[in-house]
Amino acid sequence: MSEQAYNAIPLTQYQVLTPAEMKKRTDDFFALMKKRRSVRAFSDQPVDRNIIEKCLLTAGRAPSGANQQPWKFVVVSNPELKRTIRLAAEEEEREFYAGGASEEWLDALKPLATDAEKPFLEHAPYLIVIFSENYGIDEQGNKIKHYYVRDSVGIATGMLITAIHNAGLVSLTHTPSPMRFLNQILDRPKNETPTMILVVGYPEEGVTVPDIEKKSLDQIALFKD
Ligand code: IYR
Repeated sequence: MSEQAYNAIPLTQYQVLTPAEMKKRTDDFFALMKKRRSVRAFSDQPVDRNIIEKCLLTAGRAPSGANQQPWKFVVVSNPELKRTIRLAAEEEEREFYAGGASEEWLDALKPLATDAEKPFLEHAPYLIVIFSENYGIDEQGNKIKHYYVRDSVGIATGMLITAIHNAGLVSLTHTPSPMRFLNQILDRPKNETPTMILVVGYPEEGVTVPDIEKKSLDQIALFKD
C-alpha cells in the first residue's frame, strides 16, 4: 500500500465464524430478508423514535466514496409537514399519471397498481426524506467535490431499509418526480438533492401487496469458476 496518510488501527472487531455459524447466520439473514415487502398502506401507530435513530446510525455505517458520507436524512413526523409533503407530492403525481410519464413507464407500473393518491404520506408515523449531498462546502464556503454520490447514498439507503425491516417495521421507497419541492418544504440547501422519501411505520391492518416475484439466483448472478 502507498504511504499511509491516516492513523492505522487494528481491525479488532473482525470475528472469524465457524463454517456452521456462517451457514446459520447466512440462512437466518436470508429468511429474514425474504420477508421484506414494500407496503403502501400504513397504520398511524406511533414508532419509537429511538428505533428510527438507531436505524439511521446503521445506515450511516455504509461505505461511501472517499468516506465523504454524502447523505442527509430528514426525519419528518410533524403532522402539518407530512400534510404539506403529501399535497405537494400528489400534485406532481397527478401530472405524472395524467400524461407526464411515458406510456411505457405507466405500463411498467401496472402490476403495482399505484396511482396519484398518497395517503400514506400522512398516515405513516415517519417520512425519512433522503438527500444526496452533491458537493460539500468547507468553512471558507468553497465547494468540496464528492465522489460516487448516487452509489454511496444508494448503499446507505439499502442499509436503512434493511435495518427498518430488521426492527419489525415496514417501509416504502417513494419517489415523487420531480422532487425539488422537498428542498423548499424542508428548508434544505441547494447542494442537497432529494433522492427519495422512505415511508416508515407499521402496516395497515389487512394490508395487501402485489403478487410479484424476485428473480432467481441464475437470473441475477453468474459464477466464473
Ligand atoms: N412516483 C410514482 C410512480 C412510481 C414509479 C415507480 I419507478 C415505482 O416503482 C412506483 C411508482 C408513484 O409513487 O406513484
